[in-house]
Amino acid sequence: MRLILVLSALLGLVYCRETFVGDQVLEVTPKNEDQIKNLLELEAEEHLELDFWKSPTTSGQTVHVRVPFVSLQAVKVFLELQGIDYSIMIEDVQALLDEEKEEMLLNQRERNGNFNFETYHTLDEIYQEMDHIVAEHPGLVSKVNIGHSFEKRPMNVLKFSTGGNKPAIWLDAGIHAREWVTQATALWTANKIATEYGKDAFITSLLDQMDLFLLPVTNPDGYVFSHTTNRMWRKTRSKAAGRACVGVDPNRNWDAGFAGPGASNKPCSDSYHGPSPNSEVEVKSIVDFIKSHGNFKAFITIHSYSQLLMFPYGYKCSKSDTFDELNQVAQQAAKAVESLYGTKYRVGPICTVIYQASGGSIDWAYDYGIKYSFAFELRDTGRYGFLLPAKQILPTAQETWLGLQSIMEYVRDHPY
Ligand code: BPX
Ligand code: ZN
Repeated sequence: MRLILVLSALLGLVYCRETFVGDQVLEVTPKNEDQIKNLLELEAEEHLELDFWKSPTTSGQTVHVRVPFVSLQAVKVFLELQGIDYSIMIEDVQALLDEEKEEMLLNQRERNGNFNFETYHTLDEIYQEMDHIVAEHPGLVSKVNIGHSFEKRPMNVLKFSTGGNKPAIWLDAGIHAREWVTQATALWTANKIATEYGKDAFITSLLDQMDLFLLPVTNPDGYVFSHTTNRMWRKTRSKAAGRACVGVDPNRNWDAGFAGPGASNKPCSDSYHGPSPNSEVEVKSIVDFIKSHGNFKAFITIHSYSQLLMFPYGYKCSKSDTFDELNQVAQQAAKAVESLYGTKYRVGPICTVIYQASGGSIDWAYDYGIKYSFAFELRDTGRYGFLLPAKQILPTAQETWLGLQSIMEYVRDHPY
């Protein structure tokens, strides 16, 4: 057993691939102010290289943290000494990654000529399938290139339109590389809309009144890196002279309370806001596109995990002017999600529901004037976290569609 651990770790090193052999994800539940303070201090210990999947907050919600094998002993001793309750959420991270890889190898090949939406795919496969959807539905779907990533990969948006320039809805997924169920859900959604226009009453009526723009892979460089090298990669892959680490958190890089609370000024942090608003070309490309289009009525972004449906604000904790309306729309959408498989979502402003987070995309969209701005956090609540088994892609996409439909129906019927 020990030998296998060592060998697979060595193999990873030879291929310059990060391994997570023996890493665990712990669920930590602080009981009081003191313990919350201890966890915040633990988060600041950079040498432990902890990866907080769910960060400690001053309100003391449960914390999920991936602990590298070499830090496990130290962290567990620390928690036990402080009397902080924890349990093991994922026993061996690498074991899950190995299963995921195996599943992909088995299933990524086309089944009877059809793309398999129920497994995870590489960027190339996703881009091919997007082209295929466009080719099959030329009168409805087109590919719009809105720019290129830092490493020069195209940023491709699928435009669903029955003609003319109608008021539009923006939908993006995968701004954080490792949130794989989001890119998969976006692609399933694209296929659903393309194949059911003219059959499904809601899709037909929506596209008769509005255009829909869908960006399934907002952070293509990060997504590729999460396949080739480090499954836990979150940020972009931008490099800057004199900067110690690669990448910026693209959901802290928007011009909305930029560099405020809930973003890090440390380049090696997973929530590093970057040198300036829109410094990330992926963010800038979307901002320029939205501005030049000029007629977006809704902006919806899809993240994972935690099962949340959120609306502004994240950079501040005061209520927005439209709190009541957005709350009502989101509550209704969460009910729609739950109706299919009983998946429960929590609803509210970003700051109340998770934590204060500045420089996020929906805050920018909202302050720019796009009133209906929402962020989904898809399944699950922590059993697998970012490593959601491929078996759950389809049910996740199906239930999410009901939530999206509920929001889009409201937007369609409330022009402004
Ligand atoms: C989502 C939208 C706007 C502001 C914050 C969020 C939460 C999101 C983030 O920190 O950017 C959480 C996540 O999707 O990245 C998941 N996570 O880190 O566990
Ligand atoms: Zn995210």
